Amino acid sequence: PTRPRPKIILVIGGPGSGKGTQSLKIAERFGFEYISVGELLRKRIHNTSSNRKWSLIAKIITTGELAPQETTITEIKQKLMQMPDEEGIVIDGFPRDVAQAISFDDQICPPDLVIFLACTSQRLKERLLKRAEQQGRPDDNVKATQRRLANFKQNASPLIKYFQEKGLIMTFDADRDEDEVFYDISLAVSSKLF
Ligand code: UP5
Ligand code: MG
Repeated sequence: PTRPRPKIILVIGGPGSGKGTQSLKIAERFGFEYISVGELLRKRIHNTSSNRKWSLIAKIITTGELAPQETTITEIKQKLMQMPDEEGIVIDGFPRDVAQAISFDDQICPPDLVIFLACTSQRLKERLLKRAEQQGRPDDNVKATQRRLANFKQNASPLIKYFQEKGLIMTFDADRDEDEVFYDISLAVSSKLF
């Protein structure tokens, strides 16, 4: 018998809301594959020897703006095609706006669940500042962080509304300790997808 297609969970939220942290926990708990779209783009930039398209994308991301939608979708598609037959996939950090959500629905498939990590701007800034001191991602500087936050604020409400109308989104208070947040998420995933 043919296996059903893998369940798809999208994890969205502001920069520093814990998308990576929570997505990895979900993947581990439920045995799902994990894709970070930001990481996918950063790796591609790192591994592509200087060409115009990817140097431009590197610049865009370093300033905290969004990479072109078609490029992002193509990268996600490629990644999904390389994946083994999985029970489920957690996609961290995508989509960023309604247009991307629609393209994903049309070109890949509608998701089964969208997790929105709601966090105050104050918390987001604190976390990113802390991480910048420890690791230093190229876009963790003050200016790019402001752009990332501003872009998120501009796109968030229509994006959330889009998924609300489809009855797909669940919102979690992500200001709390990461284990508390995950406790709620794991209950929700269990009841919604299993
Ligand atoms: N932390 C996490 N949870 C915590 C908690 N509950 N309490 C206390 N601390 C907590 O967490 C951030 C930091 O906070 C960490 O130090 C963590 O330990 C701590 P993390 O889990 O990394 O949060 P996350 O939401 O993943 O933050 P991130 O900075 O990765 O979010 P961004 O959305 O900025 O980054 P992303 O990698 O998704 O995208 C980067 C860029 O790629 C975008 O700005 C854009 O330019 C580009 N991009 C696109 O163009 N299109 C896409 O579709 C995706 C990305
Ligand atoms: Mg992340």
